[in-house]
Amino acid sequence: MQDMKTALITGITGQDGAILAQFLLDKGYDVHGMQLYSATPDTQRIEILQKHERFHLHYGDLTDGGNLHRLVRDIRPDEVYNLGAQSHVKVSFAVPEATAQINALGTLRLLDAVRDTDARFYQASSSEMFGSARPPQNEQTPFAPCSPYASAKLYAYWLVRNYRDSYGLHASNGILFNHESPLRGEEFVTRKVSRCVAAIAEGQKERFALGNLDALRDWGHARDYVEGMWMMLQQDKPDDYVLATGQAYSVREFVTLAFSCAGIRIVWRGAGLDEKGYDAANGRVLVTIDPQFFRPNEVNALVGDATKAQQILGWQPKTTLRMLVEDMVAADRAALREGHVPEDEGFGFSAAA
Ligand code: NAP
Ligand code: G4F
Repeated sequence: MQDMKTALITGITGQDGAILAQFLLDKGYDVHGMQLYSATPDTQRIEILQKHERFHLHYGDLTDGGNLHRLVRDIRPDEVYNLGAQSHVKVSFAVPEATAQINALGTLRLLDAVRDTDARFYQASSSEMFGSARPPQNEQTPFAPCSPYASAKLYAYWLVRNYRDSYGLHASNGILFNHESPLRGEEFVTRKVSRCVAAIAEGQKERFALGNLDALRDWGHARDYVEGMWMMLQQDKPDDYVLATGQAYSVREFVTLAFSCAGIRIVWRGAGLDEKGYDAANGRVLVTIDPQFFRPNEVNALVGDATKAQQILGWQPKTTLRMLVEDMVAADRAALREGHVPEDEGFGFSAAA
């Protein structure tokens, strides 16, 4: 029988960390997760995993190099997945230095801890690095980052390539386009929309406000994307891969689809700050625009070309946008029926996100 592999995941309490951990446990891995210390920890996404005998949690922080060295020395992972990050683009304008400490220098610290081992390394690179580059974007597209988040991720991307070329590390960048799930953080637009639509459909909310409705994104399901991460580390040679669906939708189209999953037809009238989404059945206002949700700089269109991942990894997304949105709205409606109280408009991030 093949030896059981050991994986170390940073960002285990986040969306991708939790879904990847479940995926690796199902494959028979011993899974070690790095958890940030918090006086009020939010470990909801990994609650169910904590009962598993092959699941282990350790306190750690990407801003603490000594801690990362000790974790790698003690756990001796076969595979390291660096998913930990300050992952919110708008928040990165408010805390650019902290974002760089975690996303850029944090990756340097972890690469350095792994450098003299045989561990394979996955870096959570982002389509945000393409920024203002014209879509569709693939591995050959020149990067044009538009935020402190994207700039920090680009530094980490190049470090991964430097460590691969300089030290022979099996280190790969997954350049992932937006991927979502019912576990998505509540401050990201898809989850904000699915929660608000669920609350409106359950009669617990009247309307909500958004920022830029025109941005185009390529949204896939996170469970498809964690499989792609794992596939990259199973290759003989490390490399960099785009994972994307290739389909572009605007935020407005996402909202329209989410309402339709709840049986509500929305129609849009007006322009700019005066644009509103109305319930076609009775004319009540469901969505308004609030400039607090605009960003200092916007990435207008991210649409990926994942041909390389399809050809070399055999990776393909299995979930359509409709399936994803249905999954998210249904999960949020079920949570409300089980008694979770919806928060006020803005959902926990006031002017920040
Ligand atoms: P997420 O839900 O925001 O999770 C981020 C994780 O990083 C959380 O577990 C968070 O811990 C942890 N973290 C924050 N600061 C840290 C620090 N100083 N040291 C160690 N861990 C820290 O993000 P996600 O959506 O799962 O994304 C996973 C990774 O992929 C991120 O690096 C993100 O930038 C990147 N990415 C995501 C997408 C996407 O569409 N989801 C696309 C491309 C790239 P707490 O929970 O305690 O805050
Ligand atoms: O959901 P978002 O906040 O995601 P964004 O900025 O695309 O970043 C996500 O995907 C990246 C991959 O491309 C990851 F690297 C990153 O970590 C993160 O997971 O915003 C999507 C779009 C933006 O254009 C934003 O301006 O939605 C627009 N938007 C409109 N109203 C809003 C809102 N975004 C948020 N968060 N909140 C709003 O009310």
